[in-house]
Amino acid sequence: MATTRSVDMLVVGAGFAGLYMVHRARGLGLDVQGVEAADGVGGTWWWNRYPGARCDVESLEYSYSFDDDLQQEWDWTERYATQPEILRYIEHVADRFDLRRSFRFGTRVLAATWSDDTARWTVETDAGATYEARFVVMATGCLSVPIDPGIPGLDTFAGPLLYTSRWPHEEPDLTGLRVGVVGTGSSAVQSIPLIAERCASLTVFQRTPTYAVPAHNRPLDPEEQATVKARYAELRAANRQMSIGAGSRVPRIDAAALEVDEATRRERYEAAWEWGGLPFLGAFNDLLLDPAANETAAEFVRAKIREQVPDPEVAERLTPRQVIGCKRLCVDTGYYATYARDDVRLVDVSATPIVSVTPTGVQLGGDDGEHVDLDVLVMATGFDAMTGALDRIVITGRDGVTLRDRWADGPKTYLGLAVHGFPNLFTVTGPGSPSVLTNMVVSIEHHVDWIADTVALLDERGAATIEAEAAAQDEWVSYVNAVADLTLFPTCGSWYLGANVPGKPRVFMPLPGFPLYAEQVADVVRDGHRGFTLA
Ligand code: FAD
Ligand code: N01
Repeated sequence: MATTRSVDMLVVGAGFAGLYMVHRARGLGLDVQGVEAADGVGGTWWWNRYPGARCDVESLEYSYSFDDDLQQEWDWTERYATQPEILRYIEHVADRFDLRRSFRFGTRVLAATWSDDTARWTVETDAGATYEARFVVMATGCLSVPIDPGIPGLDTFAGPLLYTSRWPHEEPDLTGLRVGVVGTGSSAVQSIPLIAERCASLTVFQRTPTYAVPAHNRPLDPEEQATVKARYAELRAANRQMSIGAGSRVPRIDAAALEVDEATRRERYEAAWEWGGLPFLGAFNDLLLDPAANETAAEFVRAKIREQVPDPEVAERLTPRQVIGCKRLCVDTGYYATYARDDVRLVDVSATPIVSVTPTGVQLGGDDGEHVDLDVLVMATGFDAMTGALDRIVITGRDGVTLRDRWADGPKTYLGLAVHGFPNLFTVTGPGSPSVLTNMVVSIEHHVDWIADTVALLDERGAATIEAEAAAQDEWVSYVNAVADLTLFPTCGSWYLGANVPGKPRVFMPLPGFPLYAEQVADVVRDGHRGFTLA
């Protein structure tokens, strides 16, 4: 039955962002309602259950910092926790702060419409329930909408068609089956080694080779965990001073790659390789700024790939040529080693493209037009990142203008938090903020705290609405573009640029550098919310 409920704040999403937002809103005494399409909490970690799924920011750092008791009482078992463990952690947080009762699960928000007359949003869902809300917070996730890979015939495949991003809750039995995986991004790099172990044969369809550095995952030493916990506040503060909001414990030198001699450079890369994971790109301070510096790191990793893959032809096919770090760096546990198996085959679909999927497999183009027979097809093909979830909700602001239209040429926000013409609507880790270039829990807590503090301030001042000003937004968008242009990020067709979605405008969406950004946001606040109109 259709119902309408009036609330102070409507939060869309029950991942790290939505849960913390509900917690903060409750603390302000607001009547807050959450809506989540999934049947439970966890967001990313509820949906992405593929074998091998785990975080690539160390768990001691990829976790909430807002409550000291919470961070003291939770014990991580591995350096990089698996998806089930991260989901257990998020469920623990939901229970501990009694957050589930504020959510309606299994419900998708379809539309949100602003009324100037009532200064409220009307939010419609697919369950018939409608909400009238003073504030709407889009905690809808940067990587929550899988792309449709657009391969002809995909829906005719007769066997199981699995998406890493929508992996079934009941683990599929791959024993004795011929499996194909499309894609070689992070989800593929994590899942391929485990899928290969479980099935009869595996064919990987690779369009662009990826760079992967070793994770060196291991059980967490209780002493290390205790040491971190004894000084957790210091670690969190130090991480907020890191460009990516993580990794302050990593030994580093602040030098440019080409400033040092070759032996020192090599030594430094070896040390970063031994440490493992994403900090590799911080081995020198100019790797994402100077193409020649970047090439030294890329060449180091290419050599490592050749060392790990015994067949030189396969190694060559696996060797990326683009700028390292331009697409998100992958973190490897057994990925390259998997290609030494006799039952694993790598098909380069940039040379012989996938023409179609048939009921029994994948039809390749090229001279021999081979048909690869498969029982199971896995799509590790990625997401309509950063704007995908917002784009799928019809968000109508002042004067009947939709966000979709407003963003037709690319997303435009002020600080990644608000959009001109859409009062009292906030985007957590929105485009134009560091978001996906950081440890996302750091960015999420930063945004949620800002939103909560801003709402409290409006009430203190007796203001009904807050809206980003057009000029401030334009200036911010130009600034974000200018920063991106100083880096090597725009040099390849990444999802950061929207290049993986046909027809999506090519705009570099995140803003590199958390500490400066946080300082800029604080400065806006100190300046009386410069660039916002409070009415
Ligand atoms: P999400 O967790 O994506 O949650 C958003 C929720 O909103 C989803 O549950 C979705 O169902 C819901 N939603 C969206 N639209 C609607 C709608 N219209 N109606 C109702 N509900 C809606 N980041 C890191 O920093 N470190 C990592 O190690 C890391 N690992 C990752 C591994 C994987 C496999 C993936 C896919 C991403 C990873 N990320 C990582 C990024 C990750 O998305 C974030 O770290 C974080 O989990 C995002 O939390 P969130 O709450 O902002 O969004
Ligand atoms: O997606 P991706 P993902 N035919 O977009 C290929 C986070 N994450 O899910 O590069 C053939 O990176 C595509 O090829 P190409 C992390 O932020 C983190 O793996 O476009 N191939 C690419 O190889 C990550 O960056 C972890 O040429 C097609 C792959 O599919 C983000 O989520 C784990 C194709 C997609 O790679 C997304 O990662 C998982 C087609 N039609 C995710 N369409 C951690 O490790 C696409 N591809 C923490």
